[in-house]
Amino acid sequence: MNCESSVRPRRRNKLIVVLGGGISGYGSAILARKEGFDVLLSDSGRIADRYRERLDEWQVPYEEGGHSMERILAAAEVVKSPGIPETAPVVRAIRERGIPVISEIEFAGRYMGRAKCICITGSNGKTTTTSMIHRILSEAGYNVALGGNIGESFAWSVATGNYDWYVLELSSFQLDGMYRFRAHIGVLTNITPDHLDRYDHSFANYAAAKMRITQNQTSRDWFICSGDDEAIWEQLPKYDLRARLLPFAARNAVAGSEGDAFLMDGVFTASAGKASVEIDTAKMRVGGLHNAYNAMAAALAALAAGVDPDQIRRSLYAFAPVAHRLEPVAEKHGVVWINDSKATNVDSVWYALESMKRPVVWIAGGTDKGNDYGPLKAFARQKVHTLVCMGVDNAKLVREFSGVVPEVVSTGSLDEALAAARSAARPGDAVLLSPACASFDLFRNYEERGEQFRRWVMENA
Ligand code: UMA
Ligand code: ADP
Repeated sequence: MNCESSVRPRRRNKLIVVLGGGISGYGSAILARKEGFDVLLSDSGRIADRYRERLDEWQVPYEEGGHSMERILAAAEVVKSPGIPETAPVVRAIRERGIPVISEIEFAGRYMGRAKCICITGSNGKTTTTSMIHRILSEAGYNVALGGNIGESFAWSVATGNYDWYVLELSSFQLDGMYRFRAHIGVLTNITPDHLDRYDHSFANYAAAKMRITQNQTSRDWFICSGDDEAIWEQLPKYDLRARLLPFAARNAVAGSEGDAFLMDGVFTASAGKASVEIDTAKMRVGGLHNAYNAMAAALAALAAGVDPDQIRRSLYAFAPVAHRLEPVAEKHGVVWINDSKATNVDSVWYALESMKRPVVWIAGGTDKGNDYGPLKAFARQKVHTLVCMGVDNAKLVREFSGVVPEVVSTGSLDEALAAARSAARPGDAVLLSPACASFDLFRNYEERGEQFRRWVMENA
């Protein structure tokens, strides 16, 4: 692509500063350049070579290894990458000057033209539900991009593509900097405690961030949310919701005037307006109650987007687990090894244990985010015969589950943990890596933890 020729003539004498040169930041900076703004991308650390190359291609000025405050404070507006907290000194200084700070989503939303967007948020299930919706729309022949907290950034897709639909996974950090952006179809999977360190340790603040998914929605839009999630139902009356509500549930009776989905005996019918689709979850390749919830949300979103019900059914039945999310790695000597490395909080592990049909050797541990393990104890008592703790500090896990699970083993590395799991597992068992904790004590991130698990299982199990 000839980048220079696709840059609009300078039409505004306005400096946009992009803070952070990761996947979000470089996409925003390129979009700002394309739209004819003066741009500066500033990163306190190093910018990856692959991003630098693209910035050079688009002739975007950037700095790395520190923030030059004088230049930054000359900005008309700042696009802040989601990983940079409000408490970062550079953000505090910008706020003190009264310079508006927005997220990549708010910025890119201004330039998406007449395209429509389906936005998915929630504490768990975002990536799975987003991937389901994207698959359904792509297979139905829609001209659709996938982005946000998954894959390439939204800003990059807006700068380099010309899509009719965007399916965006949104983290609470991305929602935080959204003011005028509007989701044509908003999906809220659930709200359970996560990332509280970024919200003054207040669940109410975190829940309010998630509810921003509904802001600016009009009566032409749709809002899809769990009818079983108490935290969501506590929030709803506080908001003046204009969008058509499509609840989905398996426990509470829900009925939306515009449509809904309800799971009974493994089958659900989702309806939105006049369209409806019936799904037998036993025919899906992803199991567990949580994936039935995700599929209900995805089916409702696809119906709201006008996709043919037969196509929705075909795509949902063909959908395979996303890597690191209850992903069966191999069966060896009658033992199934399952990689659920992305389960970094208690709620996701609850659903992992809920879905287990075999006796379980459970591998958990890592960086504890102030977890309350109480909700896991009933399933642990019922299904787990050995808990292998894998972390630098296992004291809390050992204390919480001794007496709940017959065998609790403490280990300090992946090798040690998997060898202990192999010794404990009997034919017919499942070994489940579902940590309930972040990975940063022993690994770079959850992907590395999952990859090492997979490799060990293939070579040693
Ligand atoms: N940086 C500064 N100044 C600071 C602090 C950091 O310049 O004071 C720089 C760092 O040196 C680094 C850059 O900021 O180069 C990183 O920005 P970032 O952490 O926002 O990372 P990105 O690579 O841009 O990725 C972000 C999201 N990351 C986070 O929210 C932590 C990605 O979500 C998202 O896919 C991407 O934008 C595109 O929108 C990842 C994530 O972990 C997947 N999300 C969390 C989750 O899923 O739980 C919320
Ligand atoms: P997110 O993008 O919100 O982190 P993922 O789809 O990546 O969600 O799944 C993260 C973890 O949560 C995985 O362990 C997965 O098995 C589990 N999970 C997926 N969907 C749900 C859900 N609806 N409720 C609870 N846990 C879920």
